[in-house]
Amino acid sequence: MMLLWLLLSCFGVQAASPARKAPVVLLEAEQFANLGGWLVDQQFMDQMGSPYLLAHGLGEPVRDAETTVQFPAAGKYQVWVRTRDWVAPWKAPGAPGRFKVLVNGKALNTTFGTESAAWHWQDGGTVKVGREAKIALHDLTGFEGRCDAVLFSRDLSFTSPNDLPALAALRREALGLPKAPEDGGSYDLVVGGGGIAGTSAAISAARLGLRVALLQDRPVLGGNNSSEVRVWLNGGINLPPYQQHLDEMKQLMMQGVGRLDIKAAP
Ligand SMILES: [Ca+2]
Repeated sequence: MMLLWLLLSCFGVQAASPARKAPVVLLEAEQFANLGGWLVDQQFMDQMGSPYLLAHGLGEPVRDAETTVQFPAAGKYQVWVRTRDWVAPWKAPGAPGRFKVLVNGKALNTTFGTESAAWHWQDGGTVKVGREAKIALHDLTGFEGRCDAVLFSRDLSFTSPNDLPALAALRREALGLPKAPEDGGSYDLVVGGGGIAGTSAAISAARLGLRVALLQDRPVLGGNNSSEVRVWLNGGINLPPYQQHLDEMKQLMMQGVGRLDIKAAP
């Protein structure tokens, strides 16, 4: 048996944790305990720095995303929410991606997703909390509201950076992440991208006896053939000499992160 390790969403969700060194509590939207009807979208993280939650409701507001946050101390906090107005690049009116942030069931005054074409921290005003608070994202439109993160600062004059390198440094510090990526081990071959080509290459290399890591930044494998895009493979599939090839692909697509034992080539 040859080994194929599938490393899914390797830049993805971090466990909820209050700030360690930074004077802030940074809550990544994708780490909410209950995503409700919001979806995690990772496809622009190379441009804006992180996965975010998307309210894809086809015009019907999606269910609230909810989580509970621990604070280092009770008191007043300045709130910043990282979002954007996704129709602003075309100067289209109406800001369709509007949403509210609820703290212990009460909406902050600001309506988010209404300013700026670029990802930015929108001012949410101040809020008083105890050592624990329930936070919710409340979609208003069902038209692709976007929330990357919610930041709480005891220092009411704190301004969260929009500059990506400075923001990345703040994320690492606030989330307790290492400055360098963790060592993922040694492999004979590392394949970047889990579309059909990448997944097939990884399986083929494993069949030939290599120890392979397959990296994918989406929650599923398959690219256009995945459940996200649904342009299914048809025609001459599962033919000799590898009559189980697509069955193995399906197994990979279903199991997510982990290890798949691939039978070596005969
Ligand atoms: Ca995020």
